[in-house]
Amino acid sequence: MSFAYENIATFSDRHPKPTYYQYQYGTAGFRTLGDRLDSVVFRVGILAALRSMKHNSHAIGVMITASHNPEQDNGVKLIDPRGEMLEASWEVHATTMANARSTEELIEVIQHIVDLLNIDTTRPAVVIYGRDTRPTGESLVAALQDGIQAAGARGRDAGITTTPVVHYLVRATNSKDYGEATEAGYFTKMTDAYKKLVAGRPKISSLLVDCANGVGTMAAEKLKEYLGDTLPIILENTSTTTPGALNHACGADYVKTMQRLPPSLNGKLTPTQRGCSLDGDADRLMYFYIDEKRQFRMLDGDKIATLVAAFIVDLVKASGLQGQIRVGIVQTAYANGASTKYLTQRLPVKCVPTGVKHLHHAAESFDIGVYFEANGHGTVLFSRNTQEILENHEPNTPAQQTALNHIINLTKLINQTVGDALSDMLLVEVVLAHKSYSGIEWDSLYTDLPNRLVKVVVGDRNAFVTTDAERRLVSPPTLQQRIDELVLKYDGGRAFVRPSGTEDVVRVYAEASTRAQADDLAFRVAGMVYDESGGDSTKRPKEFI
Ligand code: 16G
Ligand code: MG
Repeated sequence: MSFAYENIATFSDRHPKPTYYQYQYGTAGFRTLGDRLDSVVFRVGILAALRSMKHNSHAIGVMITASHNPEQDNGVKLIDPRGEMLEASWEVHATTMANARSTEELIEVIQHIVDLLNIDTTRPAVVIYGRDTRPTGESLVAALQDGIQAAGARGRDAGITTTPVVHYLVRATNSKDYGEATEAGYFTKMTDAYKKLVAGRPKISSLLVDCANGVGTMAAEKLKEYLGDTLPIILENTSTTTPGALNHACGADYVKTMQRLPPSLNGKLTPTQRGCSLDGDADRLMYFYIDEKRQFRMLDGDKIATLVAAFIVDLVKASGLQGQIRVGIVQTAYANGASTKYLTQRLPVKCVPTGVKHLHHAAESFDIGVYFEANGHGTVLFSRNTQEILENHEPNTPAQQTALNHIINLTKLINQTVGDALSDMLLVEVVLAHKSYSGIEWDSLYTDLPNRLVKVVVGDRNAFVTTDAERRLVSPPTLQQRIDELVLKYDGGRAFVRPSGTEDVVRVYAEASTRAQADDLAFRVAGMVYDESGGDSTKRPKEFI
């Protein structure tokens, strides 16, 4: 089928845009209540086809998910040919298309994009898509299929699957040497590498995996089969069909924000046993354990980054490649100050604004770039040059050969397209097995500074403008100066303010050497933000306690 505007118009009439909503392609694509997204997802189908045409008919991905959001929300994001997030310059095209008020306007917008970008619409186009377990997912997939069909593109349905699987499929479809472009190919590549990496190492008795009652359940069940007895995983929170269960009091986002064990795991996680939580689309991971004093201990994205980076640095040295391969770390302002201090003493560390695309991009500038957000989203990138060095390196000793093999297997174990909770989980288990670390030893690499995150509802979050990788405010004027003066009064204090990219709020992060001080600092900065936004002073404290 070819590209025909009449065809698009006919389909578009079946997916009218609701009058009242304005949509925006934000940090994680479009995200709102699932029943508001029909027209948006239909149009994303067309946009994905255009992007494929623009990129020599390479496959483009579309994932329908709202990640850790509540079940009634849904969302859609596009995936670029190398399995990465959509190039930023196309976000505006996505937004313009989504907001076209009528079929006629939509056609005009499409024609404009085609002209502006010089897209050859006679080229074939391929779109690979998947969705999570949300109830609105099925009808949104139907809308997407209409969009793909309207644009004359070929669709490939990956079914109900995780975000990282769709990213993998896109990359593997476009770069044949990345792996077999099937879900089986994804699991085989990852678990074969895992088995080689842990061969001969002591096994743990079990690892508890909180699947957030989401699509991670299906993926983890399959992974369990591929792993066999090489890693006994016990799956929890696997109720994918119970209404309201998705991400409810469980999952990676719950663990990170509440800094506590999901109640459903009480009594299930035994002291010294490790557990981890996936989020609703399985691209984030949080680890935890119960210590000897029966206290819950969280091991977040910063702890994962530290563990993994140190291991890779050791392997690079042990393989005789020191000096040829530079390992670096990318974090955001949310990284715990103690992790940044620990890492800076050992490696180059970059700080970038929040959002996977910023981290991913910055990590590409290293030979091996490890990036993680504190919230558990992250991966490791090996540059093309590094891959070549690894392939051509001739070790001088058997020990060097072993270390080299380990690095090569890591390049296969790790999903280099995007953060992948299951791949990251295996990566953590590999490092712990090699180091013979329990959660306690891993945790003791550095001690997290107590921290507090609060949100403040303000009149206009766009009034808060940041600089220096979101660590400082340039507007409203003088607020940063007042924050600086306040922070000085706290031992080990640090605080920053940034507008959220996903919610209509301003976020405040604070850390200090004691829990009470961190809470107090966060509370006071939030108060300043609230006052600055001209909020009703009678409501002031309730907004952020
Ligand atoms: C999105 C981002 C995540 C970021 C979060 C911050 C992607 C795929 N996801 O979920 O990286 O940490 O937004 O949310 O980029 P915030 O702007 O509301 O604080
Ligand atoms: Mg997610």
